[in-house]
Amino acid sequence: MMNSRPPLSRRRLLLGSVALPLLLAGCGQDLKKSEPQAVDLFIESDGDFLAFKPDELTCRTGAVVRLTFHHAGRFLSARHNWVLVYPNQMEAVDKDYEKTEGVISPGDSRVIAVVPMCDKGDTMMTQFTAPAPGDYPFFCSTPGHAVDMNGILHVTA
Ligand SMILES: [Cu+2]
Repeated sequence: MMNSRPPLSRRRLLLGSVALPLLLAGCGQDLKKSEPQAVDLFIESDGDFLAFKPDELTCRTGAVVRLTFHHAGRFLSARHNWVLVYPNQMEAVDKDYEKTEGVISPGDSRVIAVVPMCDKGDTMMTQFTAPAPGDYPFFCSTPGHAVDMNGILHVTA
C-alpha cells in the first residue's frame, strides 16, 4: 500500500513546480498594466486663422503624451507655438513672455509643456507626462494670439 502513492512531500513539490511559472506569468502581466500608457496627440493651427484645430484634447492622467504641433498657415508669416499650463495661469504666463516674443523660459513652474515657436509649415513635437485629472489650458504665446488661439486639455482619471 505505501508504495502505490508517492510520499506527500514529493506531491507537494510537483504542485509547487507547476504553480511557480503561473505565478511569475501573472506578475509579468501586472507589470505591463502598470507601465505608463503612451499617447500620440496631434494639433495644428486652423490654417491662417488664429485658432487651434482641434481646440480640445483628451488624455489619461499619468500617460506619456507625445504631442505634435503643425503650423498649417499658408499666407501669414506669424509664428505659432503650443504652451500647456496649470489652471488659471494662461493670462499671467502670456503677459510675462510678451518681452521675449512669446519664447518660454525653460523651468517655468507654471508651464507643463512647450512646443517651440514654429514658422509656417513647421511641425514640432513635445513629450510630457499627463498631470493629475483636470482641465488644463493651452495657448499660443506669440504676443496677441492667446486671446483667440487657446484650448483645453482634458486629463481624465
Ligand atoms: Cu499663434
